[in-house]
Amino acid sequence: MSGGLYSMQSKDFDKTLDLSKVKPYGDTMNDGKVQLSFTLPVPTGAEAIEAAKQLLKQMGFENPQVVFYKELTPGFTFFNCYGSTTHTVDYSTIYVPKVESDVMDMHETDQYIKDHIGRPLVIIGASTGTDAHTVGIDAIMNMKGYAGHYGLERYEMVDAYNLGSQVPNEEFIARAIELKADALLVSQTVTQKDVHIKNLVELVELLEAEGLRKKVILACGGPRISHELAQELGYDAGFGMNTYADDVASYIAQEYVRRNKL
Ligand code: B12
Repeated sequence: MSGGLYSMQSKDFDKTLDLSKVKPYGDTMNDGKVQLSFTLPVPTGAEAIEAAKQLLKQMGFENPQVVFYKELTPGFTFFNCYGSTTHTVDYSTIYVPKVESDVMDMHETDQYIKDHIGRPLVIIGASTGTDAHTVGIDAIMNMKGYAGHYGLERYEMVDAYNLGSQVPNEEFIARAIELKADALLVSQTVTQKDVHIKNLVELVELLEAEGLRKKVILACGGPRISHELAQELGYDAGFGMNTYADDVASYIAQEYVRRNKL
């Protein structure tokens, strides 16, 4: 259906949307509506609701509303709130460094490796240091894949080794040497007290000490990892939320070809 009402609305959107002053969209363009939730360490009651509203005003929200509240435990109240933010962002000037490669699916990447490299790439991955979270690295590497995207173990032209979690950096490097890895994948989920930074940097330093850093493609990933952070820490690439094996495999294959001028 080519609805007249819908196209009228989108024309209105276009007229009022200014990308140099973007605000959240709730019901209408530029209404600034935000939903947020938090807990205050105060007893449930009218004073607690007033405290939540005052806090919202100080955060820059107009028309603050508490739409739900509940005592979590005596002395603590949880809130769901709405408000209209008075702040805007200039979307037109935003630049975010990203991994530069064409994302291919598994079949295309396998074919690309066959055509340009002619042998399977060896990729090892682990959740390193004290990090016990395996779901992220499994999503990238497991045969069965994640959210409809096959993992690296499924690729015909990738020899994938998933070493699991809590792998010390020294052991990770020893396995990389033993397996003659082309690429190393590090997963980091816990970021409390910047433990991920220390651990990621330690791996780079150990690789450098072994004279291996330049010989491998080094990538890290996790829910709080960005490409920018990864590069700052000495990695070739960083991948965050909603990454699939397709993204990583495409990147590694293309980067390998770039480096080796194949
Ligand atoms: C499941 C879980 C656990 C399980 C882990 C089981 C397992 N086998 O993995 C258990 C119960 C063991 C656990 C333990 C802990 N957990 Co926990 N856990 C979670 C939880 C609920 C889900 C994480 C998850 O599986 N996400 C799903 C995967 C698919 O997403 P992902 O990891 O982001 O991966 C994707 C991308 O990031 C990316 N990616 C990830 N890695 C890599 C690597 C590469 C190379 C690439 C390319 C991409 C990539 O691709 C993936 C797919 O898109 C989160 C909360 C949450 N809802 O997120 C907390 C959470 C991560 N845990 C947390 C904490 C604090 C802990 C503990 C420290 C708790 C404690 N005090 O004991 C311990 C950690 C102990 C340790 N030594 O690490 C915090 C971390 C806070 C922080 N910022 O540091 C969270 C956020 C909970 C919270 N809100 O406080 N946890």
